[in-house]
Amino acid sequence: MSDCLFCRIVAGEIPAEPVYQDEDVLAFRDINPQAPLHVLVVPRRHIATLNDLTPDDAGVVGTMHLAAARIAAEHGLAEAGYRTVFNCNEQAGQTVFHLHLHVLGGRALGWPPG
Ligand code: IU
Repeated sequence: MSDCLFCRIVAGEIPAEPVYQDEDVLAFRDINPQAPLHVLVVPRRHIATLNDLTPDDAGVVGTMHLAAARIAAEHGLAEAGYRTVFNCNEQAGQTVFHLHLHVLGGRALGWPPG
């Protein structure tokens, strides 16, 4: 989708700071970090929201979580802890409609989220 921001990042049309990539996913630093580590893991293929997943997407969603754990470990956060978040639609605060897994860590994170 040429009008999707994260599709354009995946395509290399918009710069981002990558931290991990494989054939199915790309992970890059959030432009407005909410924690010392704030990375977004996105599928290369356009999927708008969690509601749009099909059983065929189970593999890529698993890969997204494996990437998150790997990134956290590479940043020394495996033991201290970190958080992964999918926001889905308006009331959860989703603003970019290309599925993305937030990976946040490096500080104590409050709960429940606002
Ligand atoms: P959300 O779950 O849809 O609210 O998260 C979208 C994220 O995308 C948010 O944390 C933004 O800071 C981030 N982002 C980005 O990294 N680069 C951009 O060019 C834009 C948003 I626009």
